[in-house]
Amino acid sequence: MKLYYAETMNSWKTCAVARLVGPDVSFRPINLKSGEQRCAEFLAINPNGKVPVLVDGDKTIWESNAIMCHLAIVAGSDLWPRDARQVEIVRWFGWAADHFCRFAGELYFEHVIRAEFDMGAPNPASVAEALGYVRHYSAILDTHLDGRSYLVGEALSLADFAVATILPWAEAAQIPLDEFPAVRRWHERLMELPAWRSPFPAQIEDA
Ligand SMILES: N[C@@H](CCC(=O)N[C@@H](CS)C(=O)NCC(=O)O)C(=O)O
Repeated sequence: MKLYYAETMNSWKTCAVARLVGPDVSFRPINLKSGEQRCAEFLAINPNGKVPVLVDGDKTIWESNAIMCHLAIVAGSDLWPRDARQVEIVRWFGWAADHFCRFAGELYFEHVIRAEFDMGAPNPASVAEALGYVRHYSAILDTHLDGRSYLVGEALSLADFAVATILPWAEAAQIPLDEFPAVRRWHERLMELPAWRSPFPAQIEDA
């Protein structure tokens, strides 16, 4: 299998799962700064021009949550349990994409990506709006995590990774984690996992 990635939030969770469950994956960095994601060769595997993408034999899978599921299924990992907990996990996938990571991702864009890609200063109106939503959804997450170690049941699952994938940038993106102690504790617990803390391989081409 080959995982095309960049050192950004949606690749974080897929690279971490690849490292954690250990199927045979080679990592291929894509240089977003030079626009490699828009070259014809890359568009042929993902017409959206975005990372991550996983190629496994004749299967090409884009969308980070689908990639995590595929990696876990191939490895037979309980991160994607074979029972009704899948419904709960899919619920958190949707919640992360449409609510929490959507707005936390806007803070990440304003405070991290703009600087990295020379796109000018953060837009104060966008930051203020995103921050309001991030506080709203962080409060919901904090209530859910109060007294729990993980999002679904008693065990780590792909739901945790889907929602937490923005939090390694919490400080840089000015996500107010200190206001949400259960979220902070959960994020810190995940960061104790070496594969989660350091998901990206050295930038070595193994194409
Ligand atoms: N819904 C997609 C989002 C992928 C995405 O937005 N990737 C960003 C990096 S985190 C990207 O490739 N951006 C490059 C671009 O849009 O040109 C997923 O979860 O995989």
